[in-house]
Amino acid sequence: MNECYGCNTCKSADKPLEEFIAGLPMETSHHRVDSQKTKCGFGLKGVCCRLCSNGPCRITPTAPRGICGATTDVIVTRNLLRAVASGSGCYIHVVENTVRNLKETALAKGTVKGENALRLLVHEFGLEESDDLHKMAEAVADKVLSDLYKPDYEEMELIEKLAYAPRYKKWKELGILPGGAKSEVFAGVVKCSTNLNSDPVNMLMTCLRLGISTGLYGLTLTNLLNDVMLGEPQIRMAPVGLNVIDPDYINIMITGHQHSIFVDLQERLASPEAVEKAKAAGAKGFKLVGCTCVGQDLQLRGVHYTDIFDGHAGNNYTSEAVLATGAIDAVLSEFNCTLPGIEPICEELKIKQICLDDVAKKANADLMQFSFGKREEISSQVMDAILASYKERRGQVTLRLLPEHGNKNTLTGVSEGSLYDFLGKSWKPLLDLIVSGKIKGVAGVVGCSNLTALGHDVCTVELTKELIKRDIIVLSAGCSSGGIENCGLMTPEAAELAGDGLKEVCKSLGIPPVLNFGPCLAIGRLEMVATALAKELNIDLPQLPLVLSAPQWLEEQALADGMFGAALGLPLHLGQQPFIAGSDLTVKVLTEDLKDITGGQVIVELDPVKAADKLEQIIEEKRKGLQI
Ligand code: XCC
Ligand code: SF4
Repeated sequence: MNECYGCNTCKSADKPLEEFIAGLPMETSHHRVDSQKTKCGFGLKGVCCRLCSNGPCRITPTAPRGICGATTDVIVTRNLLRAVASGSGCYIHVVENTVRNLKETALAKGTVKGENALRLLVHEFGLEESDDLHKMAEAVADKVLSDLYKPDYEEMELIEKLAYAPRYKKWKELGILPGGAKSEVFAGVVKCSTNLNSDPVNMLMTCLRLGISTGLYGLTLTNLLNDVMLGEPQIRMAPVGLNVIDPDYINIMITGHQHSIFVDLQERLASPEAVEKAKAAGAKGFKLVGCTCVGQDLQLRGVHYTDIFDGHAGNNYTSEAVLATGAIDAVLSEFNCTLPGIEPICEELKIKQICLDDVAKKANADLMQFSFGKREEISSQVMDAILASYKERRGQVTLRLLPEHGNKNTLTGVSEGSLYDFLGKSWKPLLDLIVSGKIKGVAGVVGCSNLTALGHDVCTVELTKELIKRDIIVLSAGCSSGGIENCGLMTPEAAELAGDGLKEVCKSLGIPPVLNFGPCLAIGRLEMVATALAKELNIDLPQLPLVLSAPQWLEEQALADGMFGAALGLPLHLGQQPFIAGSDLTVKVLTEDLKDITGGQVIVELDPVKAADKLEQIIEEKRKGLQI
């Protein structure tokens, strides 16, 4: 067998991982970056349209309009709106399943692990408090479901309760308060079809509308509903990286975004009966190995699942390496970002692929469609299939373990609630540090990982280092967290990399300079932190010395997230421009005019030092505005 597939892999911020992947005898995404390095210039600029049979039309200086007459601004914005609507649809699917699971849990009188989270929602929604947790959970679920299923011409009721009042007012003025979240996706898709809307600004406003429904429902609410079912995050230390994989167990890699689908399975796999079965097969038991955002979510709530969860191994573009260790016996996926590229690896290493949600069905996976009513049956089927896989493959497949990879002391479990508690049930200590200048500002480094913004996690990790050096505390959410944690920046020792002010704060509190809020869904938690800080200061969000960055945004979902940031009025840095360069108008609206629309601003900069300079400058300006 060829021992090394070829060392022409892309760079990673995680050097041991980069070396491991370069030495693998199989192909991964990291290998394919090279063969895809010549990018289509039309695609990059967003000026290719193939919406009708007259196309594909491509805009050039000598052909400034498509056959139908569509200008470059129309084509670019239409493409962008399509992407945002699709990304929004993904998150709305996640919150829909989550809230349905909550409702079914309530009806079945299932476990409510997060009573505080439930009471908070009941209070926020203005529902009646009672001693009956199931009754309250059902009422909460009904409220959310009723909003999700409203038509697009009927405003969602909870928006006003969930949003910060000055923002709600601004959105109302702008006429971008969303109707039912599912219908908004539909309306967005209609708007960008052939020979319909040709007003780029109108389409961009629809993007902002979708950003609001995506953010408040797909992100913020998904977290809170999950907290009710799965337990609230608690701050603790946890191991991260490939070292979490223990070959003595039957290991299941999980990928996706829908933590609530795993409730029953998690319990079953940890039961004495399951452990007995595993032992009979020669293993010590079953373990879940985290990957992508659902892994981050489990890590965040890991305190409730220490018996079954081994830890978070890595982000989307670490998943192939996790499988290549040979110590994973099955992949359980329920959503993106489950790369198609894992399929040949699973085939080669006899790894069972099981998919729990049809929307993410992989070609060689068995579909075991989750439904709450059939949860026990599904859990049994899943367990048996994984057990069979373990028996069939172990001993037949080479193990390539990396026991030193990652670290054992990453701080995790940070949420708007656990951070507030940690600070002594007050935001004042954090605000005092910001006012004193020991912490110059806050940066949310969020979103995905990709392989093109200088390499795997390179832009993310380098930018994070630059920010903390400038005394800007970093809060992270998404696959960016997976990269940052595996590179050690979430260990208390990373305080040494921070500027003097932030270093002192970290050392006195025993915390790292980067706080991990978990999955991309937790961008919603960052919004809650930002809102709490603004409320305390009695200012609107755009006045805060707070910036967002998605240095390595990847997917359409990330664009929908980005529109949430834009609607919130926050400065948003991107390492790479979305495919909009072909429209000066779209670029101008997002990078300049947005300041006068929502207060936000998109900044595109691939160089981490220059990006940090720009973000620092914005933070300085906001500080001046607040006279601190
Ligand atoms: Fe990660 Fe969330 Fe992005 Fe996918 S989309 S790459 S953050 S798993 Ni959220
Ligand atoms: Fe060309 Fe217009 Fe058809 Fe697009 S919609 S492919 S620009 S003719």
